[in-house]
Amino acid sequence: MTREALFEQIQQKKSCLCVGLDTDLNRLPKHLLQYSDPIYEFNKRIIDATKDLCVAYKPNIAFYEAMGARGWESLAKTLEYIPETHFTIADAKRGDIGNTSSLYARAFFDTMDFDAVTVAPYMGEDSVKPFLEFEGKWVILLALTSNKGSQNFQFTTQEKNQPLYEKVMRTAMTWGNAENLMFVIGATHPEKFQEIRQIAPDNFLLVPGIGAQGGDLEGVLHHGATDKCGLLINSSRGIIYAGDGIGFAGKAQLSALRLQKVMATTL
Ligand code: OMP
Repeated sequence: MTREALFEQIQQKKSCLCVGLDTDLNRLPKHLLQYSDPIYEFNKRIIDATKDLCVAYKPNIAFYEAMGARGWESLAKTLEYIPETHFTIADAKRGDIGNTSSLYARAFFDTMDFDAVTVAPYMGEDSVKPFLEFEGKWVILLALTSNKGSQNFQFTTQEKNQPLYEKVMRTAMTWGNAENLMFVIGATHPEKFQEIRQIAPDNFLLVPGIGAQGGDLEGVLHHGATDKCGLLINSSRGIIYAGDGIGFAGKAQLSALRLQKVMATTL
């Protein structure tokens, strides 16, 4: 999907919401366990309930990989079920030496047809570039993450006093551009968005960390949005586990609607 097409979706729906499909068999409503593929049944209902309120879905691959071959099958079926209009992100946090990264890229872009994959920058240029070689596909590079551990390395200062996350962003912007490269910036660092927009004025940012991790939605929208929106704001547990019984999909919808309404005030 192109940046323009993504922006059009955002404008139409007045939403930059990404629903995280972090689907855990142990947290599914009991009545779904009678199906042969409960994970897929759950995702289907979540997608039906939220597709008019969001522009992207982000299955976190760990939740599927942990189930073995069955999990990969649930993932493939889920991807197939997501409407063409929606941007799809394989949250796999991959990155390895060049020839290995090429195969990771093939797995998510060729074998499966995701629009984007999350990539870890630590191994550098040859580990990221193979993902950028796929026409119409996106790298979402970890820059300033939402978790507590982001303090360990990402703020360490480099030459000219720039923190590591800034170096990651500036360097990666010489490898890709605003049409194929996004950055992960956690919603738990709302005070950083103004500065981050000076580094990357045009790139989309994938922003996880609202809801369960306590991030600041209004702050992110206020300081992070550009004239092309430039934000995909993710919520996983806050939406998909908003309810836990028969009515779980309706609860998920309400939770997505609550976020969309806030987004609509800015978009
Ligand atoms: P919730 O906290 O349940 O909304 O889930 C957040 C999702 O975003 C999980 O799938 C995380 O793996 C992912 N995530 C972060 O929470 N923090 C980050 O910095 C980066 C990601 C990500 O790359 O999506």
